[in-house]
Amino acid sequence: MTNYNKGIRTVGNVSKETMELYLVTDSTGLEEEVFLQKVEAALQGGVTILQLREKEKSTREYMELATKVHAITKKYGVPLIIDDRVDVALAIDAEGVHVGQSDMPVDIARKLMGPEKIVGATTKTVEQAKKAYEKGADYLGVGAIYPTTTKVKTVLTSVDTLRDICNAVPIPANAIGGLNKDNIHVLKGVPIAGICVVSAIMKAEDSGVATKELLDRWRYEKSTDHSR
Ligand code: TZP
Ligand code: MG
Repeated sequence: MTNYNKGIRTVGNVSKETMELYLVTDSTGLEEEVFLQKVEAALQGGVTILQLREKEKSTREYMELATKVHAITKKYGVPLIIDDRVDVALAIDAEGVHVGQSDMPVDIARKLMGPEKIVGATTKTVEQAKKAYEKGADYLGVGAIYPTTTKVKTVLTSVDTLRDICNAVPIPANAIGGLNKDNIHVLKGVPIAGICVVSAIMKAEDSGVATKELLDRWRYEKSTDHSR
């Protein structure tokens, strides 16, 4: 399998550096061609890991779209994570899968995906985070930090809980939920590996520009964070 970590040692199968800017896609209301253009623009703009998240598609449609997205992510050396569906991830040989608290349990996802693929998990408490790590998760998504307009069943997670989670497990944890370039400063001083966004990039007029601006701002926040 391609090593996406560029020689950096990791606890699991994904490095902190790879988690820097995590795009979760949303194709709702977009023509496929426009969606794929946005994905490519985001990759050009500097997204470091990408999750394909589809809730309405049939298995066949999910696989077909995933195959197209994978062809693009491979060009940029960026790992593709499939939301929820271990079968789709395995079928298209994606780099990983992401499971939520109501999806397949992490240990079963790990068993099916094998030791080398990336398994990510959504966690909202320290207890869930420790369990996900012990069961074989490589990274955690934590949130929602802010209310989100993206169609998702979620409750808010405080920045303090996010910090506690980061300190409780050795694997990278990312913040998600309502994040954009103008509010990520609240994450200063929290030892997250990176940020995850949907709308800040997918709903932007120019996804490439939005990605660059978000990445620049995030790097600025990190460079002025004296706890790092
Ligand atoms: N999990 C928690 S919040 C969220 C997910 C998938 C959606 C985040 O979307 P946005 O548009 O970045 O608020
Ligand atoms: Mg899910």
